[in-house]
Amino acid sequence: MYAKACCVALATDVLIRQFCFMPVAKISWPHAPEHRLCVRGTYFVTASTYLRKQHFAGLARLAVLHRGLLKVATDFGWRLEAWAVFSNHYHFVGHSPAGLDTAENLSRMLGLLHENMAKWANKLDSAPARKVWHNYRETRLTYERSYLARLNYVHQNPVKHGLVAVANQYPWCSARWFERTATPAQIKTIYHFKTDQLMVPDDFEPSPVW
Ligand code: NI
Repeated sequence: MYAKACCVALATDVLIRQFCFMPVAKISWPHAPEHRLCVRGTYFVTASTYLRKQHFAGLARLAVLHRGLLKVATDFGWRLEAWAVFSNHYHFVGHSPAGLDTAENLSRMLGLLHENMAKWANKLDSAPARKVWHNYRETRLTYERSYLARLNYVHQNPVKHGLVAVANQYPWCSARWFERTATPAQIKTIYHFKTDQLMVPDDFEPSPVW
């Protein structure tokens, strides 16, 4: 079955080349996460800047990165359900394009976002050759509880990082939008999901300037 014959993608950097092997092949490169995007579905994605540097601190830069993420997602057919954007990393939960059998355009989507954002930030800082982005990691969410817990995790991420007391006070995440568009029952369900058991690498310490 195609969905079980997973392909392996090798990542060398933000601009990622993907190679599919069938049947399963497993090759790991140091410091480069494997990307398994052969299956259409719902993914939890985290991306960080190189060396966790605060390239997107401050309102103007966060606004551009936030807008850029939502725009590429729309352009590539990804439907984001939760997102949180910070000075040195971002997370989102998104559904891969409904019309495609795989989620493999995620690499092109984030490659384009990172390339454009890096050029922009480097121009502002007069640092043309600077490496801005590190890489991204994705997890396919196959269990409803895992999916719902990560939705809450992402909505609440600005609180976890100590930037606000209540998530909807942070403009560069989805909490405010979610509270406006979801039903009270949906909000209650999602916000009550415990997230403390989730194993999410997220010790990024983003800038308090937002
Ligand atoms: Ni985070």
